[in-house]
Amino acid sequence: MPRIASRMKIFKGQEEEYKRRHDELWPDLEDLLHQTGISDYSIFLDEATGDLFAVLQAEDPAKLSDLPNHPVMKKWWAYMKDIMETNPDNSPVSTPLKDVFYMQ
Ligand code: RM4
Repeated sequence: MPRIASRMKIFKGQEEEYKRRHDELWPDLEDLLHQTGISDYSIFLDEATGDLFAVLQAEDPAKLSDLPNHPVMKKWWAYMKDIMETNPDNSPVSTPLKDVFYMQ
């Protein structure tokens, strides 16, 4: 299954809050991500820089482009914007990462 990775960034001092919010991920957001074909979704934090590294598996990567229009996704991004770098539409500033190694 295709793996998709990206880098995002949180503001300094928001490390615990970021983790807390994800420990309490909204069930309707989890459902939406699963319905979009996402699984094995991890986010790792570089505590020195605030960089977040997200890696997920996507059944059909083309489906991911539907997410920004979904009300639950929009609501989550609005909720998260006070603690991470975001674009004017509240989506996280996200840099795609190139796949250079995988071992199972
Ligand atoms: C992240 C960011 C991503 C979302 C995850 C669940 O902080 O908002 O877009 O997929 O949360």
